[in-house]
Amino acid sequence: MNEIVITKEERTEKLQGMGCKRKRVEDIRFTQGRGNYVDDIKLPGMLFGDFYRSPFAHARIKSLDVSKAKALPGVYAVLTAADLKPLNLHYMPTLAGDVQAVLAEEKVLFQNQEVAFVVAADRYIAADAIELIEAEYEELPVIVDPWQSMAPDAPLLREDIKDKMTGAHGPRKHYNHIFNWQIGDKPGTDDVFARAPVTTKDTFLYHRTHPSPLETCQALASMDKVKGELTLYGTFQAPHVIRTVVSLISGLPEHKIHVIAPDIGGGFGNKVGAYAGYVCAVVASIVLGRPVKWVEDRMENLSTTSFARDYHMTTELAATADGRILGMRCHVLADHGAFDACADPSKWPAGFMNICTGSYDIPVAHLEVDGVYTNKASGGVAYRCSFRVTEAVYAIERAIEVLAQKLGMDSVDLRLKNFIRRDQFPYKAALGWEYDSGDYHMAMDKAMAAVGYRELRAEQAARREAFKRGETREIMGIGVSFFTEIVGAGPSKNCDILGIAMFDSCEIRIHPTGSVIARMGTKSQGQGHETTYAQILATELGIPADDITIEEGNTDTAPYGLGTYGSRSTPTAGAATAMAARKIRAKAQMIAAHLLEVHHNDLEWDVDGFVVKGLPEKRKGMKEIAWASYNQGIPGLEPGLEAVNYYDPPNMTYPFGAYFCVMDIDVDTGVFKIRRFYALDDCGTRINPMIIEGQVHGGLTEAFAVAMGQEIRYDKAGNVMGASFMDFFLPTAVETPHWETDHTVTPSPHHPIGAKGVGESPHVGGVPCFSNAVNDAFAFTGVSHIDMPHDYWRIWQAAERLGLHK
Ligand code: PCD
Repeated sequence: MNEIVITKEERTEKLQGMGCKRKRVEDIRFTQGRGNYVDDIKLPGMLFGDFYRSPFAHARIKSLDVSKAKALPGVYAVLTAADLKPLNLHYMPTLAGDVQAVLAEEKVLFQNQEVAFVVAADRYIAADAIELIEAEYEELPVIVDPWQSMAPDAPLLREDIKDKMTGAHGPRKHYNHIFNWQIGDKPGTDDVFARAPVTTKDTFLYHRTHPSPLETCQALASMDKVKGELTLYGTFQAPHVIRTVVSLISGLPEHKIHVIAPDIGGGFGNKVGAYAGYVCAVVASIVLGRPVKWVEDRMENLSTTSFARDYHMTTELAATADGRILGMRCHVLADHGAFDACADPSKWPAGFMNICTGSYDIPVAHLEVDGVYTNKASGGVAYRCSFRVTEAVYAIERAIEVLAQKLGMDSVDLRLKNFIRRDQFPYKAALGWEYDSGDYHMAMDKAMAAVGYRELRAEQAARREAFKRGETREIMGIGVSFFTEIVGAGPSKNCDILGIAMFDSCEIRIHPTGSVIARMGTKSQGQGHETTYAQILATELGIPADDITIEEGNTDTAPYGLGTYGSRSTPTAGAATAMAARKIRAKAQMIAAHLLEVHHNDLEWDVDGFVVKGLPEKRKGMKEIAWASYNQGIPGLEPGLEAVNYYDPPNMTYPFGAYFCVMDIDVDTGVFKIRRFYALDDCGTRINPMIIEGQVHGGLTEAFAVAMGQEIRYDKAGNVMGASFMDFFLPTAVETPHWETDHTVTPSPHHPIGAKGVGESPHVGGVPCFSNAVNDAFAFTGVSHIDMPHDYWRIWQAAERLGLHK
């Protein structure tokens, strides 16, 4: 009873529940080098696997001789397509309904494609053996430009499916075509465009890039032939899905497969899919009966495991002369590389690209996407963006700027005029989604005031005059973006992966002494789940967060879940956590009623226990209740205090934000300086404001990278030009600007704690903001659009093209 002597506020504070800046518990081990990553796991008798890869982007394999490699001492096996074919494993299914070569059979389709898998006593022997593999190739014509893919005389890429004119998403128009996907009202939209007073049309390229987590993709497979059980450690963002996929393709029963994702050093979407390395490690372990580890190097990561973006988006807006948007039309040419291995929920071949009407009340719209094959690596992952939302937001936020320029209107005024109003929520958008909640005007007003938007425009006007008079060689750009994200896939009615509905889960066990272990179907890769889920539980259960262990990533112990990507953990497993805790609280109330000898309806919740209504001194704390649940028979109740919840969200959550960037560009060198970057995010109820701030910093840094330089480029022969950190821009503290963060709070009406996801928002809002700043700086020349990435060299080229160097 001594709990009662401290105040309600003190007791609340002690819990470290929702809303508090609890320090990250995982950092205790991470900052001491005590994390446990896949490469830290060493099993007795463990061997190492490594790939021999294609030097060419498109070539016929005329011969492949692995005999010298096999003969090297220390080499245990060399697998080729010929070995996998009898097992029917030379191709594997992709999440997008295509198949992908595990090891190339007759042809290679992109540079660095996997051709043979060497298994040796250590990495170094494996590397030496790879040097001994002899292959002859006949080079074939290469397609790197997706606009050339469907030319009548284009080289045929996928011989394996050349006669299959229907793909997973309907008919194919050409042998290099993957799918055509359309949504919206085409005749209605065409009609609006035919009659609209003002229209705009531009093709925006959202270039190919890569998530490039610091830890590359890795796996360690260990087959116990006696038990017939496979243990697979790996860098998996979705361990349960990997277990199901391994079971389906290997034929091993699912209960005999143990998938364990230990600590992960960043995922960013790269670790959602299944890769050839996983399959080969598993096969090699089954064949050899020894554990086999596969660890990608940096070049392999950047050039072979899934890329992101590569969308060519022809975007049109129709409007009245005074800036009321009447309709939107968008066509996307999607470059999927050699295989369609896009990681999207099954029904959505272009992810949630149909959120492209953005934050605006656009009455009618039509979206069409064509996916095509090229001689590039496959993938198409949601690199810090919930399934193509960054592409969608880039399209609309660039188009808004172009329209404003054409109308001679301030682009913020154009946004304010067309925003979905607060009273319109829940808002049904023209392309199908129902936005749960938002207050866009409030967010934009707060952001404008914070940056002094009107003053910045006045300064820019004065500086432009000075530039024209030749007094300065610097031009100033003001980047604006306002985004609406769609995160938390997903309601089972909308989203599944390989037929498995995208729910998520939480299981809670309260031990007799009142400490807790809880497990979720999600998997942190650095987001801080061990810290934040415990905060949800602390508030819901009245047990201090420090008394709660959070565990994820072991499929034997965690309830089935679909994993962590698409900022879905908070909207799905976060909701399951609150719901499971509420089941426990309901049982705890019955126990407290028994202990206090009152009817349970006479009790009310009070921070960390139950009190008799009107008699606050009569109380039972959660610790006491936990003990009682194990120590005495309570009539009508099972012993123990445990619960599990599988949560199928009724809708996605729709976080939003207003971002501003002020940039100065030296036209003679192309060097830009980010003077200011302000980000206002609204993710509904905030669980841990410090973690959110960290998420925003990380997401903005990746947005800065992508917009201002990061790119996976190919030359005409299909050679990858961005496959190392020498060529691929990964900003360090030196280049990264200072971030100012801010927020508003508009809870999600359907989420049990009102929270929306936030992990990807800063990326989605950040990329268009940077690009808009560059484009805005040059807008006075009359140019409507300059493509990303805006590195110094390309900015200099733009200045040259626009005649600013004369
Ligand atoms: N939160 C809070 N509050 C709210 C929300 C949220 O607090 N309202 C927090 C939580 O709890 C966590 C975080 O925050 O912790 C996040 O969350 P979310 O949003 O839910 O998300 P998630 O699911 O968890 O996660 C995911 C994301 C993604 S997707 C990505 S890309 C990225 C991000 O996350 N990744 C990463 N972030 C990060 N971080 C780190 N560190 N790392 C990593 O990797 Mo994808 O799709 O995969 O592409």
